[in-house]
Amino acid sequence: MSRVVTVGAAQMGPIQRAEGRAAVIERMLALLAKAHEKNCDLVVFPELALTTFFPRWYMEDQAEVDTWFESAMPSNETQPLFTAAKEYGLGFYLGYAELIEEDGAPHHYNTSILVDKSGETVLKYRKIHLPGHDEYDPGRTHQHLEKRYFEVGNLGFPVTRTMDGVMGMCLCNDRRWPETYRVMGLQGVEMLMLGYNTPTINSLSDEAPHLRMFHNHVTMQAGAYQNSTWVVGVAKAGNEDDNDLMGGSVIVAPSGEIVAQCHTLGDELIVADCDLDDCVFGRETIFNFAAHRRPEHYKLITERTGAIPPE
Ligand code: CDV
Repeated sequence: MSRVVTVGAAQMGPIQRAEGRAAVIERMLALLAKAHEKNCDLVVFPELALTTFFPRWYMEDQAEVDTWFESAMPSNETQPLFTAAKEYGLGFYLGYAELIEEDGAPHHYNTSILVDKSGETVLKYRKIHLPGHDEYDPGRTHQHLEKRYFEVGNLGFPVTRTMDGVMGMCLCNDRRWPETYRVMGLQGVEMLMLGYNTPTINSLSDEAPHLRMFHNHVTMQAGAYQNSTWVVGVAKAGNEDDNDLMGGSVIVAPSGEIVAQCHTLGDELIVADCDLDDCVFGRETIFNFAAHRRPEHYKLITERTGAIPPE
């Protein structure tokens, strides 16, 4: 028996700072319609998919910052995505900036949700590995102020059983950390979805763009292989107000092989039939966690944050 989930990775081209959400949602609805034509069960959109990548802009006025956040999901503006999902009978992953009142105070998270085929939100994740810095840094070619605008996520790395499989999520920089995949791997994740906004150039060095693309892929391929899971990584790409974001969205099999890849920097849908039973081989052989893991030797991973070499 096979459990095939037909997945669409819906890469999005640039969104300019002045562009309103309405135009973006029209583009997303077009991608959902295309995915429906291709019989997708599930569509994955990028991180912060509804706006430009605003953490590149330094802002001091919290009211201005809050204009980039969603205080309701769905909202009047985003409801058409949920309605289309229900009409087409497909689920979707969406990354957005979340503003929520918790314990009587406003909280800001870089969030993703998973919506099922009936249009219901079945899983929420709040980004844990926030990159960048929290004050204006004149030494950078561009700012990356995620640490200024977001709090560290407080939901762990949850997974859920839906659409015939065990689904998990993370966001962008999380993909570079093996702990992200392993925590979900230990919950039996079979498809791990993530959106990203990754500048083509490093704001602090002259790291080569081809190397940055290599790191983008190698982390997802390693995470897929070492945890015997599908990984769907989706970019927001192209030139946003003179800032280049890489594309290279991929669907990665549990073998670590890329089975589909975007080759443009615009709105582009790639599709793959992902058999969740392909996760079985790895987890019954070399990555049979129950048989081979040695957690008694992994204590430093949870006890220590930074590296401390011997004297
Ligand atoms: N949005 C991100 O998390 N971007 C980071 C950047 C800072 C490199 C990434 O890991 O792609």
